Amino acid sequence: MAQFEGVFQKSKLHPKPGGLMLQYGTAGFRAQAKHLDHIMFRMGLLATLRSKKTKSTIGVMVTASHNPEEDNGVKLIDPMGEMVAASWEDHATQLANAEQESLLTELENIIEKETIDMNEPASVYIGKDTRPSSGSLSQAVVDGVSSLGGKFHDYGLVTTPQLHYMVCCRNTNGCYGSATVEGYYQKLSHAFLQLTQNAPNRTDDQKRLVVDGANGIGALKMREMEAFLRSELQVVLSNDGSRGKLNHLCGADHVKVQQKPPEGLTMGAGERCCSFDGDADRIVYYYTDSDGRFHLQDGDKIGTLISTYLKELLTQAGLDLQIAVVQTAYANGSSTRYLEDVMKVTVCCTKTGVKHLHHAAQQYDIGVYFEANGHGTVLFSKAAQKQILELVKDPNANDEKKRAVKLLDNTINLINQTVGDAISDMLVIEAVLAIRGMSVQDWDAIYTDLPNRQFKVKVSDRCVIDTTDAERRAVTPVGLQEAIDSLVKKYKQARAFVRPSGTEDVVRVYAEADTQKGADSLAHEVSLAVYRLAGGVGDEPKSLH
Ligand code: 16G
Ligand code: ZN
Repeated sequence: MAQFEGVFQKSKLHPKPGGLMLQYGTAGFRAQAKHLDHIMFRMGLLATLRSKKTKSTIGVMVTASHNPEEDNGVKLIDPMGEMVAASWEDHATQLANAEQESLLTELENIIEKETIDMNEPASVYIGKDTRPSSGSLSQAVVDGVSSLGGKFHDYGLVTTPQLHYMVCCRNTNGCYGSATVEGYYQKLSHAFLQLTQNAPNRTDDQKRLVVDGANGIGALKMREMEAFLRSELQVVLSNDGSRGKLNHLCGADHVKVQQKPPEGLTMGAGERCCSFDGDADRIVYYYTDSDGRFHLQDGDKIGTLISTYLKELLTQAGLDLQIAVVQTAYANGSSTRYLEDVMKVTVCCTKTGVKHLHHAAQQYDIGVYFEANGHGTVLFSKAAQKQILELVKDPNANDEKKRAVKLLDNTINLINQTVGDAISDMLVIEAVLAIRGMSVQDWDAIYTDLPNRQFKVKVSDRCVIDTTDAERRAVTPVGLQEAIDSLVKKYKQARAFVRPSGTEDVVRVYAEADTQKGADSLAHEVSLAVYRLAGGVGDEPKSLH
């Protein structure tokens, strides 16, 4: 234990409130910022161990994404920029919940279980969002890393995807790019400018995009990046953090959930707009038509646009690479039908949560994954990238092939393959629309969403609901799935499922049908079935109509 004396002393400055239990959930730890100081210190310790174990740099991002400003959170980033391995999520929970006096024992347990050589050096990259609490919390991470003798680099204010990118750059010795914010801007803007050369004669109106920065870090970083884009994208930045509160009545989550524009944004009819979330790893697009009707282009529409574009390029380039779109049960049925029946691309459905989609996308030559909420990216396998690069260099390729494969190559460079990235996704979407000469209305018209509705139901223990088939069917409690099946039969083009939330103490209900009234009514009936069969608490779910 002597080697940990420093840790023990330092940990006293970051004491754990007795009895407080938190879990490393789908997106790391999240809670009110005031409860998180000890968690940050301990995640500094854990990241140092993970670094020694993997002999690589590990990332620690201090953010609570789309949550209210008073909250905060922390995520660990693995060597290739992906989410930390699942077995280490359990270590994170154990370490976070150890009472003060058993902290060192818990630390030793992890070292032993993972057979970590404590003589290995350690390196941790740290980033934070714009929350008032993020400064002192990221300092607590630094304390954790240094008390175990690890080296750290504090990037300060960065978006979550920027930190993922830095970690990947570092561990690939610069092959992925240079591990600086400037390097990120240079890589992406270079690819974007190359791509938009294929769309000459665009008017200023076509280059204009209204961006809602959610009053967060994405807004700051967009400002920094603007000059690199040389007016090929003319961003009108709203909710830039100079006045409003982070995520308050704005941002991607607000727009998606409320199905309406954010506050603080002036939208002309038909004008292309998008919203980032609080740490800029999610994006949704939207516009209002001349009748004032709001149209949302969520993750499903984004995944469809990008996969259609990539499939077309593969055909033009004559490359035989398998492309698949990964969705979750929340994907609108129309998007799935369009992709399978019209575009003839493979569609695969996984459980909710980025890590599940990311993992599934890795199984294909090109895996496009998007959650309906706007988190997503595209993964290119090593073999696919090699084939594309070889064709770029092939002197015998004809002009059509050359053009297509150059576009593919630049698109790869524009995409942040480590994680969903609002800025990178935005630039990909803007480039695709420009190259194909599409307006936001053309994009919206690719398919029409089925009306849908989501509800939450409070139950005494949401774990009584167990699901299978990528959360599309409930296994328990007994009788629930049968009840859902017979309700769904009453509606046209209907589908419904229920799942326990991974981030809130509720059961989520999703329904879609041929009309909004039908979707609303089905969602209500399914909510009642959950309430009755899965131990509902409080008032019975009420009908919307
Ligand atoms: C987390 C997930 C997100 C998922 C959401 C579902 C990450 C980084 N984030 O925010 O992908 O859509 O949880 O929340 O994995 P729910 O379980 O409460 O419905
Ligand atoms: Zn986020």
